Amino acid sequence: GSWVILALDYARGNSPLAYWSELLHRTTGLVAGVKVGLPALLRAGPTGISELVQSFGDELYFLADFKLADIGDVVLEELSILEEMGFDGAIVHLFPRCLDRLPLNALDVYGLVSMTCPRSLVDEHMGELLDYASTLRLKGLVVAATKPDAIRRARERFRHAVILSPGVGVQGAPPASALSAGADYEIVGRSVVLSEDPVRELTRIVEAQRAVKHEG
Ligand code: BMP
Repeated sequence: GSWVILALDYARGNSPLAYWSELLHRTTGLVAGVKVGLPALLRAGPTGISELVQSFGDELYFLADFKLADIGDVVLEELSILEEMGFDGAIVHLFPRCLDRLPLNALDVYGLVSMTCPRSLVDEHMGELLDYASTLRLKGLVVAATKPDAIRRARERFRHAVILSPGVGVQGAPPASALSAGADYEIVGRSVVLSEDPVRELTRIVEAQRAVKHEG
């Protein structure tokens, strides 16, 4: 298996969509999912992103990371558009505390409760964000890989939530460290996407993950 969600924020060369598409072809089996955020949307446009989702959507989990933070009705509208585009899941901010219900449809929703920024106010309010998260039908939580104590805290409280952890690689968390602390997937961006040899870099990360998972 692989427990890597690849963040497609950056690309090498001047054709991001072609670069990401080739990268996903070359990394089959080494990636569990793909995270698309504002950089990719702004570079490739909604049509380009929809094409990418259509091309790889059968094999890969597509996560929309727009850290939605608007009033509840607008967030619900955004979620339904993302679902129409073919995304499997989406990340929302919890601090507005504007959502009182989530759609009953297929899109998985993840709430952000801890950020990799060392002085994040989100982390200062993690307890309150977890309380609020427990009132929503969330699929899971986003918790910084650079803060293993935060992962353990989220896991203790939410046994069945899917925990996604960004911060492995460039931001300093070692491969598989978030899994060891209780996360389900590690979100990795630049260390792979900007690497001279993305396959080698990804293989290194996945091997560390397999060791933690007692595979291979
Ligand atoms: P990188 O591995 O290049 O540092 O990328 C990390 C990814 O995780 C980015 O897409 C970023 O938006 C996301 N992320 C993060 O780094 N810290 C957070 O607290 C929340 C995030 O979503």
